[in-house]
Amino acid sequence: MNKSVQTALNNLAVHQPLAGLAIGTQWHPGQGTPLKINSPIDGTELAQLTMASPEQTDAAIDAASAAYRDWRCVPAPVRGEFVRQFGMQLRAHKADLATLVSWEAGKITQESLGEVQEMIDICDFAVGLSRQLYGKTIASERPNHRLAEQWHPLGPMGVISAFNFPVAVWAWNAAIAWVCGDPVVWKPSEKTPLTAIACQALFAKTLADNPDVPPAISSLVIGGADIGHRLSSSPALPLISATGSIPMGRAVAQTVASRLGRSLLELGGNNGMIVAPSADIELAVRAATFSAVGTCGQRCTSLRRLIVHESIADQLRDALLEVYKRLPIGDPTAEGTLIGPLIDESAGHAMDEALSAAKEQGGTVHGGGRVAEGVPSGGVYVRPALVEISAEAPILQQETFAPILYLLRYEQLDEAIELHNGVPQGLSSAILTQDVREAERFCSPSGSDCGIVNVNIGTSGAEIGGAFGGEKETGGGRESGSDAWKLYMRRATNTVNYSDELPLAQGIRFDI
Ligand code: UN1
Repeated sequence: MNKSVQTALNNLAVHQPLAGLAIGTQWHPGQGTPLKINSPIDGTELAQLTMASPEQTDAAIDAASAAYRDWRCVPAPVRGEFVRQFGMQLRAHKADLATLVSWEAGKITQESLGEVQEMIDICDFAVGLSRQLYGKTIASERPNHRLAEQWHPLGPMGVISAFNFPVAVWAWNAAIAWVCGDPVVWKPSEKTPLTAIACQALFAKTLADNPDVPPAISSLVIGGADIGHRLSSSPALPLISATGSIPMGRAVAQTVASRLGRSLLELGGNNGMIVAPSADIELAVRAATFSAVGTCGQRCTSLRRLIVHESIADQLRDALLEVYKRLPIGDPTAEGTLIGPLIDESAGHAMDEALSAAKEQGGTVHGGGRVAEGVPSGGVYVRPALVEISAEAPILQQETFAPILYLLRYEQLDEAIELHNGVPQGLSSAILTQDVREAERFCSPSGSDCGIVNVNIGTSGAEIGGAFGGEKETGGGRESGSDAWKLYMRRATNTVNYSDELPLAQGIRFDI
């Protein structure tokens, strides 16, 4: 096994041989299909394991249901204390976990560290939240009645996560779910099981100091779509949080809806940035570059469409091309690299396909193509592409998980906003302008139709304090900060009569 990976696994006290199933602190060899884990950095095999079977998934769900019966009665601030300690484990093992993220997902070290930091941040947020699960007291229309809301734990939940944020998205869900009193059964991407196993190992470490916490508040099932379906279709899981492609989310949503469960979907984005004539061009170049090529274009918040005022379009294009020329592409664990590999060959193929479609649709493609020199062999390294294209091109409607940035031109702000919103997805958006009226218009009801609306920053890199998610085909879910926690709880409306009369609401008389 790769030395850095082995050292990180040892430091994280990962149980070996690697198991496809963990129920709390118990690791079980999977009884499903075998899985080989190859690094996107150089294609080398990192590990092998056998995935969990559907029956094993049921066992994890049963254990989560049993754990829920105890966990829901633990006071929320005590649950928060557990999350605080989990956050301390993350702090102590930040570098090790980041190493695994880089080797398994191909992220540059800076971004891997940032991803683990997001986990730490959400733990801190959840600890505070554990003392702030506020319900409202409402004025009752009846004398001597108290009308109030309580928030209770919802039940065990399923988390289905994607390869591109292999640990942070689980943490957004798990930290909030735990303080809300919900156990979590996690199915990570089959492309990134090692990082998931490492998270479960850190959970187990935290548990060792907390003998009163029911271990099955966290379980891990490594598996493919069949396991995701098992989670989605289980009536024992009132909430399914799923991050990934639109087709995956559609399947999950239909399955969960058919049993009248609740789903929290965070699906594809097709994010746009409007650059207005007054924009600070240097800032625009930096913001667009980080959002378009960071994580090799594999964030759901990655910038895909740059909608530039015609008066500055050539200038911005030239400035971007200049920067693109000197972006260091290569081994993501090496100091100074800014662009690591795509996740796998099929991602490279999807990028090639999108670029040929763009050309066929009249686009002018700058960059793109594979990089062979100065990069580890065995990985899929690509040059980011900038594509000048007309606003009508059908390719603009689709999200390709690769560093392709389409450049469109506009004349009037109304037209730019219409172009911006004219796609099926609605996750993240940005405007670069120094004109307060344009900025406020973009943030207004007649502005961006996305869940995330930014001014003078890029589309990616949201903080955990806000609610994260988007509209339209992005799925409508919100996770992480703000009041996203409410989805993880059930609301009970209480009416308490402390009189010896029985007045009816709406003034109804019903004398017996
Ligand atoms: C994702 O790509 O699924 O806002 C999540 C961002 C990160 C999270 C991205 N904080 O880019």
